[in-house]
Amino acid sequence: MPTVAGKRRKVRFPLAHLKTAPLATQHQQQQQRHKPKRPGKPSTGESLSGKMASPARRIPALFTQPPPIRDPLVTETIDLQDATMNKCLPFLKGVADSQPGPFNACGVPALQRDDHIAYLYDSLEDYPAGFVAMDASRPWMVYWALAGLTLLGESVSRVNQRVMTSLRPMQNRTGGFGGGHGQTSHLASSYAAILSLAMVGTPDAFALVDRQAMWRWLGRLKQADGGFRVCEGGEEDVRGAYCATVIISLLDLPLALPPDSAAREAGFENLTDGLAEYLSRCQSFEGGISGSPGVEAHGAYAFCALACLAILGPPEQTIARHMNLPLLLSWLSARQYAPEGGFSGRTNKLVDGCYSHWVGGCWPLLQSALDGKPQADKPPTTVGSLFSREGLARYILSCCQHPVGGLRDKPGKHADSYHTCYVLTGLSATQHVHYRTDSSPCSHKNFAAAFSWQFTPTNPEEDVFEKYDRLTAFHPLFVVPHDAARKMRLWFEGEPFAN
Ligand code: FPP
Ligand code: K
Ligand code: ZN
Repeated sequence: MPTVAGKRRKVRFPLAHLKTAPLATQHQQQQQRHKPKRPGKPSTGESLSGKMASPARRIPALFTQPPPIRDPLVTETIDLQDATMNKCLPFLKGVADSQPGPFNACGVPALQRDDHIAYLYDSLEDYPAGFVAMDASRPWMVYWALAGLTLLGESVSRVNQRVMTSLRPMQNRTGGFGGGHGQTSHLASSYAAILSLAMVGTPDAFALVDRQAMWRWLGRLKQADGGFRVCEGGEEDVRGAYCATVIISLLDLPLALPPDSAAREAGFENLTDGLAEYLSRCQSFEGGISGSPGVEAHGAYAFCALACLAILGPPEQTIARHMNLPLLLSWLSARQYAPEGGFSGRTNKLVDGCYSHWVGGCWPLLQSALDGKPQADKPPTTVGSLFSREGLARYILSCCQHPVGGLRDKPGKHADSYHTCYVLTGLSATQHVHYRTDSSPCSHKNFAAAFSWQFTPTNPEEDVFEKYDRLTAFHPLFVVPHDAARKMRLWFEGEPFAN
């Protein structure tokens, strides 16, 4: 994934132009009112309780000590792992010089909400020449900023017109959106464009999409083995499967393959035929999921595959039938590290904040597959949380906040808008419980299960973050607010489709 690193520019909407105080300012005032009880820095987990005015919750040794069991074999990857752990430990203990407070009673620093908001507004402004490679990721830049701002409680309506003006020229007559002006349509940039328009959420944003051309283009990307290429003549992988399914379900496209689709020759009639079987072939010997059959499992692809299956139908059917669940559970559990608390993307690699979403986002989907058919419009009897929410929240708030705003992979790295978006998405996921219900707002059964998700906030008694650091909840499959996904789908359900 491309990253944005380099000198930050201070560009922000002047506050005087706003009718009401932005949420960030309200939040700061709130923070003054609810000043955490212990504003000082904890020195170590051990000394915390001695310093505390209120009943202390120490930082558990799990997050302040090297792991008790070590592999005696020394390799390059073990050395890198040790170096990463040593870099993270002062941040986890709250004693790193560059770490801004205040720290709460759990030894966790506050979310620097206002700085992250400023960072994301800045990310929508001009870039110096060195960022030319980002020219192929324009819809992504829009999506990461809108998603991050929305998670942080900002209304993005003031950039609505700019978003539409930016995206319109990137749509090709032959269907889909390119990564920049004059560029070939790609499923990843089309996904980012559609989700950005969902967050804009107005009829003129929805009407901007040429869904007839999009449907014909998807028909050309559909392959004889059930999967999707990411662009015409390009590679086929699970990103293609996920992005295509998100687009088909949100735009309420016809399931039938266009008459001229070559995939009809393979015996397929629908865009989704053979897709779940293709994803099943992407589960590797480790239990994780790879980009295409036969290669290394990776967390980013695991999310794409599981989210795609959960859009295709109820997870207790689609995920449970097409994946080996015990093996998947074992591989996914191995992604969370201690003492860091964050996730790695693959075996023998390092924690990285962006996997808070790619790996963190797999957990509610697997949990839903294990919980089984929802009984009613209420939280199910559940297997419960299968990862350490505390560990992930600690890693994000202690290690991933850049001191001048924006979020990052790990200490020592620059912030960028990709990591800011996905670290915050992961934080939001630790702060909410997502579950499926038996009701959906859709008027017909295609993908109805995908629109049946609900959420509740986690129990504040168990949270290691303060209540004013809770973010907006995001839909676990569409990665935009629940309302934004539902509104887009319902709008397109009401639009005639002339093919
Ligand atoms: C390895 O990078 C990363 C990958 C193989 C996959 C990257 C894909 C995504 C982040 C998202 C794709 C999803 C969509 C919806 C387009 P690395 O070797 O730098 O990182 P690692 O050491 O952590 O594996
Ligand atoms: K990485
Ligand atoms: Zn990353």
